[in-house]
Formats: sequence, structure tokens, C-alpha cells
Amino acid sequence: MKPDLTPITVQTIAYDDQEPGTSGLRKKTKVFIEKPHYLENFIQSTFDMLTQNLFEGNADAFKDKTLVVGGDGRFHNAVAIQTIIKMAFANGFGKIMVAKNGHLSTPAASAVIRKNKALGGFILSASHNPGGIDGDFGIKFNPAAGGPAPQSMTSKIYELTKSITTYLTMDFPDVDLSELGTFTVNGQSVEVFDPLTDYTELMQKIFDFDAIRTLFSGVFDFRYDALNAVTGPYAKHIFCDLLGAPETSILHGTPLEDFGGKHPDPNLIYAKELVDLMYGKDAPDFGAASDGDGDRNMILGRGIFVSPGDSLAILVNNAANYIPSYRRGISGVARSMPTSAAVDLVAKAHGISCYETPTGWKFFVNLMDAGKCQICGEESFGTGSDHVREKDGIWAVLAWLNIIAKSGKSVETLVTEHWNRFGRNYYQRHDFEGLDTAKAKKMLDDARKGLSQLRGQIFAGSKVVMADDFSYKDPTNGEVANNQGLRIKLEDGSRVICRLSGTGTGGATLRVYHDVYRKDWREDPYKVLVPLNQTILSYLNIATYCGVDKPTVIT
Ligand code: G16
Repeated sequence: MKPDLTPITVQTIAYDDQEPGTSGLRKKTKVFIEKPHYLENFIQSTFDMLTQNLFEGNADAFKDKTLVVGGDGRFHNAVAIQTIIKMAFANGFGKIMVAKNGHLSTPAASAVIRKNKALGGFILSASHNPGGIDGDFGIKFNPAAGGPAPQSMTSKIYELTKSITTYLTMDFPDVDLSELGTFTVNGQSVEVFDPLTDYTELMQKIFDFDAIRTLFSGVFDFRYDALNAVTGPYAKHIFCDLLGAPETSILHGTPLEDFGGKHPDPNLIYAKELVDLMYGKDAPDFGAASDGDGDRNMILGRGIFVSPGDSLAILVNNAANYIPSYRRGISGVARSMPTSAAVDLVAKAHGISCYETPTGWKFFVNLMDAGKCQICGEESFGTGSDHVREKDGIWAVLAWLNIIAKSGKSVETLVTEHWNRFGRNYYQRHDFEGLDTAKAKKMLDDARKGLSQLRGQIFAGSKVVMADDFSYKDPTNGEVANNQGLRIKLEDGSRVICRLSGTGTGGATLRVYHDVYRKDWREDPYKVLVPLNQTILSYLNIATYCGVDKPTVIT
């Protein structure tokens, strides 16, 4: 029986809380399930934003356009994907490309959008946030360049969600996503594609697979923890099938709807099993982990954790020497403002530009499109390059493996050689989760007011040379982003930064970032950071404002 492809107009009510945060719309899963048409409103508003922003309101604009759809496999993905397929059909998309089983990592989505010249794609994920009915769900739209939607798009989507009254859909049976294939009706098609193909091809172009294969064929002991999230199949295919690592090197490699109860965040707290292994007796040579949607990474050597800021700096310093795709040198680098300034020193030594942007990968995208930066990174365990327009967990792991394979050096040697040459940025982020939003905002507002008086004063034993609320002017289009975090810079090169997270789903999360620079790196990291930590907490007066004085998570 032919499906009925008549668009149906459904009446809906608008919500006022659909403003995308640092990376898309993230809410408790129950919000998406229990609030009528919550997901549909966001999708229709995105389609309407596209027709208004790009096609002057032309309703036929999507006829020859492709939309990519996939997600990290978390609970509610399957339902949401079928909703999007029907709405995209009703809104006239010529082709809808859906990943097999709906599983598509964020960097792979970026690769697929770019390779297929799609108008964009929806990625269903709340990234590193826990999943399941009591966890989080999320949706983000990436336009044609393959990166996160810029502010001009997300604010328009938000505006439209506040006044939406109807959306379009169709009534046809769910598409079977378990088999590859294409189904076409009246010139519109749904293609179920293999999510590994385009991404793997790209990795093979960038890295020296032969060198890594040789490394794996020896005694090198490798572990990768996919944390029951989307990268499991990518890791098995790339590290095991193509590079020869044993299957046992992949931990938690099967994507599960609730991540097996895990918090799919690759850091020292949530990837504890891997961390214990890497610090234990007979530890492997190399360990890595990735998050829910595969864009974050954590790198460990035997008994050593590589902080994201150091990882970025070390990759930039070594890429041209060892990784085929970067052999002509790196055109420029970027880091988010709270990320440790370790990469700045490397950029200076290499004579390349280094950009400091607000938190959010979307700020790197314009720089990459303009050819101003090639490798970027964030303290939140994100590293990537201009091969796609998202951060990329498996890319970072392959980059480290490629450097290790070609240099013959261990993780520990690469890190300590780096510190010997450049000095060390001792770095820690303290998160205070679940704060009352109004109280946390008031605390930062009051702290902001005092910043101008801090200049010249002694703070944690060093003179304050700069204290402000970070503003960023995009060098490619002049767009300004204000209020991106309070930062205090000291004469000895150290910095402390405070901002509220834009990815949480319950209350406010205060993030306090400590970045202490020492030329001699042999000091105890915890002792080095204590004075700065104590001074900033008393400056914020967090105990009085928020009733807490200890972070919930330290990374
Ligand atoms: C997202 C963004 C990143 C950002 C991170 C943390 O990552 O893509 O650019 O650094 O959130 O943001 P916040 O400090 O506001 O919580 P992901 O991996 O969650 O998509």
C-alpha cells in the first residue's frame, strides 16, 4: 500500500523555554515526552528559520535539498527520528538521509552533511549528559557547513518557538532503520545510510593508518572506552577491523539507550573504570574515552592523565612532524577562553595565530571557514580540526596514536618533553552543580561589579593585571558576544575564570576554571592550585550566596 503523503497541519501551543544553550536544546527527557508537541515545535521552527533566513520564505525551497538525521542512540532517539522524517517529508525535503539504527556520532554527522552537500542535519543528543527516561535528551541543528548553528540561527529558532501555532507532518508507517536502503515516493526519498563509511574514509585520508597498524601489531597495549555510547561501532571498525587492535581493547562498545546507567562523560570522574586501569598495575600504554555523541575525548598514558589543554598543545606542536594531513604546518589555532593557555605558547613558538573564543564549538566554525585556524580545543575535553566542523573524539585518539607510532615516544615522554620545553599550565575545573539559578546569577552579577577594583591588587599571591567579563568580536564577521565569563589574570601568568554552564538541565552549574602557569613543572599539582582556588571562592562569596563551598565535580 502506498503511504499517504498529504501534509497534515497540526495545531500546537508555543513554549517559552526552547532557547538553545551552548550546544542545542537540552532538557530532561520527560520534558520532550510529556509536553505536547515539544519536539515538533522545535523542528518546525528550525524549518521555518531556514525558509526565512535562507530562502526568503519560499515554501518550495526544500524540494531539492537533503537533510541528515541521526543521534547518539539514547532513549527517545528512535521516536524522535521517526517524527523528524515525517515532518521533513511534509515540509518538502527532497532527500532525508538517516543513519542506520539512527546511530550517528556528532563528528560523523558533520562529515556526512559536508560530503553530501546537505542543507543541514538534526543530531539527537544531550552529549555527555546521562540518558534514559530520567536522564536528558537534546536536539541540535547543524547547517550546511556541518558545524553547530550560529547565534543568528539559534536566536531566530528561539523567536519562532515562542509564537508557533501549527506544524506540518504526515501519517505514514515508521521507516525501518535497521536495513540500509532507499525508499522513494513522488520524488521524495529516505535513505538509510551506513554511518561509518564517510567518517572512516575521512580518517584514512588524515592519518597514517599503516604506522598505527604497525604500532598495534607489536606489544603496544591500547584501550578505548566508548562508555556504552555512540562511538562503540566506530571504534570497533576503525581500531579493530582496520588497524588490528584486539576486540578486548574496546570497553563498553555497545551503544545502549541509557548508557548502561553510566554518565557518558570522558573525564577522571565518570570514566573511572578506565582511569583505574590506567593507574593500576600492568597498566596499558594508552587509554582513551569518548562521550555520548562522540565529540569529546580523554587521553591517558600509563599512570598519566593528559589534560585537554595539554593535549591540544601537544597535538599542535607535533602534528606537522608526524601526521600526513598536517605536514605542511598548521595555519592557526584556537581555544575557548577558559581553556588552559598552554597552546598559546606553542602557537607563539611556531609563529602562528592563536584565537581565544567564547565557550562553544560554534565560535571556531567561522575561523575555520575563513582558513584562520586549523586545530582547536576546549577544556571540556573537546579537540578537533577543520576536517569537519565539530570536535571529534576519535580524531583526537587517532592523532595521538599517529604521533606515538611515528615518534616512537610514549604518552609520558611526549608530555614531559612538552613541559620541559614550554613549562606547564596546571589546570583544574571545579563544577558546582544544581545551584539555584537566581542566586548563582546574583553572585556572578555582584562579582562582576567588583572586577574593576581588583586591578593592581594582590590575588592568590600575585598582582592582578586584568579583570573583566569576556567579550568576543568575531574577526570574520564582526559579531559580538558579551558576558562570556569573568576572568582574572595575574602577573605570574595564572588565570581564574567563572561562568555558568550552558548545557545543564537542572538548576545552574557554576564552573570555576583554574589555570596556573609554572616554568618548572615538578610541583605538586594540587598544592599549586590551592591558593587560587581559595581566593576565588572567597571573592565570589559562594557559601553565602549559594550555600555551598565544595564543588560537586572536579576535572
Ligand atoms: C558543548 C559545546 C562545547 C562546550 C561544552 C561545555 O559540548 O559544544 O563547545 O565547551 O558544551 O559547555 P558549558 O560549559 O556551557 O556546559 P558538548 O560535548 O556538550 O556538546
